[in-house]
Parts: sequence; structure tokens; C-alpha cells
Amino acid sequence: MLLLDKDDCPFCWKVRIAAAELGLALEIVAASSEEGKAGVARHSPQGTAPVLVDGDLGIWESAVIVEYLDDRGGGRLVGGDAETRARARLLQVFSDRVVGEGLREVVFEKRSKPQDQWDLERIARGEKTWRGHLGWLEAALGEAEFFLGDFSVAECALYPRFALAGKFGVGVDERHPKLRSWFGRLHDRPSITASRPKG
Ligand SMILES: N[C@@H](CCC(=O)N[C@@H](CS)C(=O)NCC(=O)O)C(=O)O
Repeated sequence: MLLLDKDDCPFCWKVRIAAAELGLALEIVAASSEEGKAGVARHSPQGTAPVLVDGDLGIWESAVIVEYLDDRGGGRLVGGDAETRARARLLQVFSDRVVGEGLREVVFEKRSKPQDQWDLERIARGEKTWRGHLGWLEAALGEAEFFLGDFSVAECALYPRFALAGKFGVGVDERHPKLRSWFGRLHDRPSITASRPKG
């Protein structure tokens, strides 16, 4: 299986973590390479990475890729019963669609301009939204070690968001102690270190 990948993209990192966790080998092809560009153009109607190519099948949505890998790799990441699977999917949707929205305000603003041109109001707005989402996640985690009891798709999706937040100065801090411990526990997990962005 081939992954058309952007090294620093949180959706791509999610897929790399899932594959490493399941022990599935992926051939990583940069989406920016000639082969990568052709593959993305062929398979992704949105022109986005990640894309997983397995024979004739091209999967262009990271949530579907992760479930496909889980189906291929023994089904440990999405859970067994209907309730756990629903919770797993909701956490992934929350990470992909909801958390991404707030963080994007901070990341895009800081990444796209020199510091003296940052729109501080936009950054503050994004940070406020992100911190609100942290409150929701802190309650969802509760006293558990992982969101669904064991390491799951929730960690695959959320860890890259937290790492990105830290890189752009809005990491999880003592206001959310349970999440902070959760993030710290995952730092040296082999699937995460092996798939960490190089840049
Ligand atoms: N819903 C998509 C979102 C993927 C996405 O937005 N990928 C970004 C990179 S993080 C992308 O490829 N954007 C187009 C571009 O950078 O040209 C998924 O989960 O796979």
C-alpha cells in the first residue's frame, strides 16, 4: 500500500500512526513529488493528502483510510461493539472537523506571516476556541488512560493536533492536567515516534 503524504499534515500523521500501530507497512510518497501529484490528481476529488492507494483503490479521506487500515490490520483501533465504534468515530470527527477549525486560525496566521504582521485578534479567537475544545476533551477523557480505554483511533487523530498546537505556542498546559498527562504518556510511544514529521 502506498501513502501519498504531506509530512507535517495532521491528517497524514494520523494515518501514519494508525499504520505503525497496526504493524502495516506503507510506502510513503511525498504528495509534492511528481508521482505524488499525479496520484493525488487521479484519486482525490478535493486534491488533498493523504491518499491511500491499494491496487486500483484510492482512498482520499483520512477517516476512511484509518478504518480501512484497521479492517486490514485486525480491527484494534475502532473498537468492537456498536457503542465503542460510535464513540471512536465521534472523537475522530471532533478532531478532524471541530478541533481543526479553531487551531487553524492560530496555525495559518502564525505560519503565513512574519510575527510583526500577525493578526493578534484572529490568533486570540482561535486560541479561545481551541481552549474551549480542550475543556470538552478533558471531560471526555475523564480518569481514563486513553479516550476509549485502550489506544484507539482517537489517539491517532488527536495526538497530531496537540503536537501542532504545541509547535505554534498553544499547547496543552496545567489548566487541563488530565489531557497534559495523556499527551505526555503518548510522547514516546513507538508508533508516534516512528511517524513523527521530520520537519
Ligand atoms: N478531509 C480530508 C482533509 C485533508 C486535508 O485537508 N489535507 C490538506 C493538508 S493538511 C491538503 O492536502 N490540502 C491541500 C493542499 O495543501 O494543497 C482528510 O481528512 O483526508
